[in-house]
Order: sequence, then C-alpha cells, then structure tokens
Amino acid sequence: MKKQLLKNKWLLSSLLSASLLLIPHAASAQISQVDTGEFRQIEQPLGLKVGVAAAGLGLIGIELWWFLLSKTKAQSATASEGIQFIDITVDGGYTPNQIVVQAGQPVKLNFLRKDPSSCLEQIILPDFNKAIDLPLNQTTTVEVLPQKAGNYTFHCGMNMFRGTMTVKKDT
Ligand SMILES: [Cu+2]
Repeated sequence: MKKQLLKNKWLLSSLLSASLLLIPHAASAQISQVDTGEFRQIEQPLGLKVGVAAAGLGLIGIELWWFLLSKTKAQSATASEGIQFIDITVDGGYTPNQIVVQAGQPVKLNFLRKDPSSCLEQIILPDFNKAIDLPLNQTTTVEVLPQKAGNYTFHCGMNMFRGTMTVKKDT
C-alpha cells in the first residue's frame, strides 16, 4: 500500500519534470506572437518537437533508473550475545533503509552521519518515542527493544527521509 503511494508520488514528479521542460518552449512561442502582433500560428520545426519529446522521455527514463537502483535491499542485523547490531550510514538518506531484526531482542542502530544537511541532523523512531540528534561524522547508537512483529519506520526530523525496520517473530 505504502509502496504504491511512493510509486504514484514518483510518477507525479516525473510528469512535473517533463512538463517543466515544455514550459519554456511554450513561453517562447507566445512571446514571438506578441512581437509580430499577428494571430498566425507559428509552426514549430518538427525536429524541435521531437527533441523536446525525446528529452522528456529521457528524463523519465533516468528517474526510473535512479529510482530502481536507489532501492537498497533489506539488510538483516547481526546478533551477538543477545544484542542485534546494524550500521546505518546517513548520507542523502539512510543506507540501508530497510532493515530486518528479530522481536524480543535489543537492537542497536549505529547511525553514522556523513551528511552535513540539517535535514538529517535528527533521527526519529516514532514507535519507540525516540528523537535523537546525530552529530556530524560520528556514530550515534540508538537502542530499541522491538517486542512485536511488524514494520516500524524511522525518519529524519522533517520526515523527508525514511527507513523501515521490519521486526520478525523470534523463532
Ligand atoms: Cu529531513
């Protein structure tokens, strides 16, 4: 359900970028109409039309490619003496942004913040009532104890970058 929403959002942004490419083109046609003061239709060269369409499609292709590649695979935490660990790099988002842990065992999330953007200076785990500052170029450990199986999100202070922690029933 959530993934579908994300996909729709992305499609919308692609359409927006494509239309942004077309706007300057349309604007220039209008200006030349004003200049001549005549209501004649200005013929756009076919090559230009094709070029604009190709550029739009190309942009959509690049976004699709980026979108598919930027999806990191889910990564499982490593467990040692009853504690689960996972390293997460904070740099233009969270890597990995999908982590898998076992229920009923403490989890130490080691956030290494490399991104100076103030957007990522805080990490929030709403389900665990945690909002923690991440000093730049340091590893900050956030410890949680997930009791119930399910998906739990973590995100930046403004909820622009997100990640998911999937908790599986301990076996
Ligand atoms: Cu943010």
